[in-house]
Amino acid sequence: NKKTIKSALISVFSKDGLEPIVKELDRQGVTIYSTGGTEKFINDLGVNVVPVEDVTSYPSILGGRVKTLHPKVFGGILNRQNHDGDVAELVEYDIPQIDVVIVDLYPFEKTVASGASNQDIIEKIDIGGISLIRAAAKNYADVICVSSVTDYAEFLELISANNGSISEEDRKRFAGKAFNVSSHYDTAIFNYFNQNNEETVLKLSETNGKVLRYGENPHQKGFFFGDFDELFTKLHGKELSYNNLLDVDAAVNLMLEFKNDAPTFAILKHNNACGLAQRDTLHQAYIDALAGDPVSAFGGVLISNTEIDAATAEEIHKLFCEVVIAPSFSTEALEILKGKKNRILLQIHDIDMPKTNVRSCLNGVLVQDRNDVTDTAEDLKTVTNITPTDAQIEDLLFASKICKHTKSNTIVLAKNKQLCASGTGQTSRVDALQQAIHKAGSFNFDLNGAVMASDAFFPFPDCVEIADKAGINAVIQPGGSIKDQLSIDYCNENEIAMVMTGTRHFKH
Ligand code: 93A
Repeated sequence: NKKTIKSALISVFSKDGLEPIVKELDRQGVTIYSTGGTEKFINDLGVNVVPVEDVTSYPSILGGRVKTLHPKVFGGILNRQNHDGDVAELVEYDIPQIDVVIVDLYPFEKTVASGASNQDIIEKIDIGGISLIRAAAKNYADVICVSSVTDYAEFLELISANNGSISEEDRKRFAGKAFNVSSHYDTAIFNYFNQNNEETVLKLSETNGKVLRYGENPHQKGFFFGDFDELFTKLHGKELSYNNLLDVDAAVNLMLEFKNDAPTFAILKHNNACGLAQRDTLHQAYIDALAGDPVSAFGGVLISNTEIDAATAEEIHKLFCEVVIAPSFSTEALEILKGKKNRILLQIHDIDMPKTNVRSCLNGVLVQDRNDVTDTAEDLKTVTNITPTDAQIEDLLFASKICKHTKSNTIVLAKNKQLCASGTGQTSRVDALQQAIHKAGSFNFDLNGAVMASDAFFPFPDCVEIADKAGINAVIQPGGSIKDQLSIDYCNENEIAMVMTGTRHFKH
């Protein structure tokens, strides 16, 4: 569906880069319509140009605020050439067909950035130009819209190569660029008017955000933007809160690490696992997860990697918990768990989580790839004289998976596929280890034969020394400290096995 250009409307603020386009259009015999300053520029090039006032029979008024805003101009752009009624109306009202629209908008952002007065800034809100762009882009079936100086070169190439004949595909592509320009332009204007951010939260919620009861605390507003129903079927319970959603996010990402493993159950509080165990039955996995920290489990978010059966549900029912997540629930289990009106039951669908993570930072957002590295036995490099046993390797990898999903600095202690305790979100690694040891002790864990996972390297040998005194005899860590050897030496002297993964798992 190629169209040959016969007429063009050019209205540009900056005349830079326009000359070759005007000359090529002129060479092809294209009729050029134009506004005041642009018309003078084209005239000065010695090229014939029709003032837009000759089309509208109307002068530019209000100091230029109204130049192109006229039915004869917009009729010329918006008419459908394959529409008999439109074509007849062009004749009836003496409207010229316009095939190309080239616009360079008033430089609104530049004017704001220059520190100009409010009045000068307001004058730089382009009304006619943005309307020309939107009209031409809407009617890409018949019109090509060039909305930015950055597209001049490509446009020139298109018309020179094909003698003014342009495909619908190209016209649509340029329309896409045009709406990018117009949306960016209006966003800049919105930002100028919304310097106190009064409108932002409101605007967000009005569009596609789900209004939450409140944010992290009752005095904060909160919204969720996302397709919750794509990930879950909600089977029961109250509305999820802002904090519930954060815990659910942490729980889901953690349990994905154990997706294809033996029955695994995890209990999370404040986005960290406080209990996690892998067993032959889910019932036992739950009991051993809860044993990790029955105090923290109160009001927690629970997740399993396999169907929740009646026996497990009976146990869960004894606990006050906010959310239970599982790939499925047996009919009986569902009945039992529904016994508490507010308890939220979520069936998680078998789909991938997004590959990108976003969070707010300063006056913008931080974006990064999802941490999709899971340490495997092949990644491990034994750096000590003692090699870990197969059972220890299983525990080391198990602990490393939990570590990856726990706030830094973290140390995770595990034994026989059970989380003994972790230190979470501490400002030093030693604090994290001491917290973990203390916690394990308070819940009667015997750490003899337990393993230790660290989310990042040990800058000093103090951690392995403290761990050794607590009975730990295998360690997994990324390595990479200039003082790695000090930790390795200590392990060798004290019969501890250490493996390095080469991959750090910070979670801030
Ligand atoms: O003040 S406007 O919003 N009113 C209009 O009707 C209008 N038509 C085109 N500004 C308008 N324009 C803008 O004028 C174009 O977007 C372009 O930036 C500028 C070109 O003016 P001139 O050709 O007089 O230099």
